[in-house]
Amino acid sequence: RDSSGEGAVRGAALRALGLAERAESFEGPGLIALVAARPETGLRWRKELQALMPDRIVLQTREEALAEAGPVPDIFVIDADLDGPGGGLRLMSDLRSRAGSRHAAVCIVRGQMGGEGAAMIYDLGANDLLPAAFDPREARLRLRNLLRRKRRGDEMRATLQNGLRLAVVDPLTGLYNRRYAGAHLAAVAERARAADERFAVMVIDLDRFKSVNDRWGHGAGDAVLVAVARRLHANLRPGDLIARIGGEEFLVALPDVPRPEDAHAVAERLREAVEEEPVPLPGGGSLRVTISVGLALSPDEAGRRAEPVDAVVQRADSALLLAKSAGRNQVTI
Ligand code: GH3
Ligand code: MG
Ligand code: MG
Ligand code: MG
Repeated sequence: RDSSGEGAVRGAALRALGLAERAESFEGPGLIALVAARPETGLRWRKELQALMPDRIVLQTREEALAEAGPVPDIFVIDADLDGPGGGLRLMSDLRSRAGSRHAAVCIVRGQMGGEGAAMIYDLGANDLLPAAFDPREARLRLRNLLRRKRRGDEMRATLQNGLRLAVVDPLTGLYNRRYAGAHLAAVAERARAADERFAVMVIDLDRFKSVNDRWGHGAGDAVLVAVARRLHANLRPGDLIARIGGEEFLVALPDVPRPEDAHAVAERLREAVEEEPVPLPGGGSLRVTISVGLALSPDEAGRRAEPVDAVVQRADSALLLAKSAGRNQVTI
């Protein structure tokens, strides 16, 4: 008979009786990878740990553990005696240095040698430690505890990340907001100064946008904002900054601009991308919209360098006013 199927049935029956605690089983999603030095060791571990979560305990080699193919396990149980340089401890530190597995729990099974001290293994980042001849029941309890803590950690990270996202992202367009733009821009200026590079700032404003709202309604206005945001974003590179800094105002920063005309070309491309095609409206029909772009370079074309980043944004703002008074739908420096 298939023993893991049997385990699943038994687990379900015990859960129905409210006896899951006694079986040291774990409720909810989870995956455990066992990385043993020898296949027979891995098979024995799996047999002994199986009651914890049948069907969700997999055997992996060092290479499979590092391949990040498929879902990342919540726990890696690693043999300290693993083949290869550094043994299992090296695998643990490799897993810790990867974004995908950084937060996985690691339980080290101390090898036959047992040479490494427990304190050292914990210092290297292990969450728990088992002797080579572990008691299966105790091991299941320890791993269940690790799974619970791992899940709480995941939940806290998700909450934190969501909070961070809400603090820096504009909900309408999904672009960064003004608060984030200020901090990012300061970092761009700092880095450019240190690397002796030129950076560019653009302030972009929709032309006659009030009349869009007045004539087509606020819903149409919002749809236009979303469409323009997409077009601007799609015409920039990953390292560029784009943020919505006001109702119908955007800020762009290009971190490394070898020649001033490169920034001009990007600004012109953005202007064209917006003008090119009418924006479809939610109630049907479409609308042609344009933007004006104020551009500032730092150092500027006179070579001035020691200038606070706010002054660069102010120059872009003044350039924007010029573009507006010169007839809109244009780039001005
Ligand atoms: P100009 O070419 O001089 O920039 O003209 P304008 O009409 O775009 O400029 P103005 O500053 O007079 O108007 C900006 C308008 O943007 C006012 C408001 O109706 C609209 N607006 C600001 N924020 C939002 C928003 O979140 N959603 C919508 N639908 N409209 C917004
Ligand atoms: Mg405006
Ligand atoms: Mg305006
Ligand atoms: Mg406007």
